[in-house]
Amino acid sequence: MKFGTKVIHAGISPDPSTGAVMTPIYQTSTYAQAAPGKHKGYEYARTQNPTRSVLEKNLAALEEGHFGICFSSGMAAMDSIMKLLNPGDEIISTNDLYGGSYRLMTRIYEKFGVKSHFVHMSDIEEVRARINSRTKLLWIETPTNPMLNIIDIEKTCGLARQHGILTCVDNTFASPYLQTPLTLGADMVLHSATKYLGGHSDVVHGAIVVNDEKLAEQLYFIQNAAGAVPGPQDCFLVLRGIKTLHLRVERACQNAARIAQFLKEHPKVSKVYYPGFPTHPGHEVAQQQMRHFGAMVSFDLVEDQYAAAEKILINTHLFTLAESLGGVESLIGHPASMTHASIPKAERMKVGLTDSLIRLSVGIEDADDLIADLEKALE
Ligand code: P1T
Repeated sequence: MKFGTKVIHAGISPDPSTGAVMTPIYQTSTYAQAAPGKHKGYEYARTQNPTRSVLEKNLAALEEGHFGICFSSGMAAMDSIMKLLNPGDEIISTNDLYGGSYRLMTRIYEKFGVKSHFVHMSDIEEVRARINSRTKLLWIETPTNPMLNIIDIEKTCGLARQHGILTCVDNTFASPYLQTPLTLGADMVLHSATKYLGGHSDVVHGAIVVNDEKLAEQLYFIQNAAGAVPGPQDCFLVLRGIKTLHLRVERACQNAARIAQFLKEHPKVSKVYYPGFPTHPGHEVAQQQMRHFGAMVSFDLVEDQYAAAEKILINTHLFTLAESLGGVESLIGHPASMTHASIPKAERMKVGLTDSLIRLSVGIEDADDLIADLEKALE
């Protein structure tokens, strides 16, 4: 099945009890048993829910994996992966990543004895130099949030495999339409389904997809034992969003390419971070591992002060100033004070995340209107 068919059909068939074409929202916490332990595969809704099961199967198919495991948010999904580790274990992560992921590693898991090292993962030698006998997990985010760096998934996961280290690729910025990390050798792929998968900024949800049955069993165990599960209505909304994933992402990527070019030519803009430019250091790798270059664009200003950025942030009308990304509507954000505020300034300055950096999540509106909106705000 091709991607555009999978989004609508993979794992989804009319509801067996009624024939309902759309997967019903099974709004129940428990299920009747004929005798103790004699049931239809569903006992208690933290453990199993039919709406969730359909979404898990669909997501597994989209990511070219065998097992999908859903969570109440992207962070809950990541937290479940962290629970695979033991005190004394170490993580190597990209040094440019979602602020919440950095916060979970440093502020929560360091106190349980799990140490994280943050390196410039686009350079595989930096990863190699950090590996030691305690390294148990490689945390890859590509394209990175918010600097849009590209990490070579196949090479990096290959290196990890040689050392018996688990790998997880946070595929939130790309979506499975653009990139499928399991086919490039990753052990786990993670999503904040809040973003492109849901696609309409109306749900918070997370997911992991894996191929290995043992790893899936461990993650299902954690999902049930720790209980960060999504409700059935949220699963329904993600299932509904996924049906148009390919169309939305296709259009958003086209818009982003035009907006990146417009910004590049603007005299007030000093730098545009967008992997679609041939001059981007990760362009060739992106071309190999992604279908298109994504719909996220970050840029910095000639006048590199927060005040200059604020003027733009509060003067767009179609781009809404808000956290998050991946919805049909375009958003504008200020990573330093919003999504990445939990990263110490010295750390974020190392990767170019300045106080004047602006991040765009380009939506599926008409590109001419979006460009006109930015043009006016830049004036
Ligand atoms: O928000 P939640 O569903 O818990 O997902 C967290 C998350 C994980 N990974 C990446 C790459 C993310 O970008 C996020 C959430 N990011 C934002 C809210 C944001 O605006 O960047």
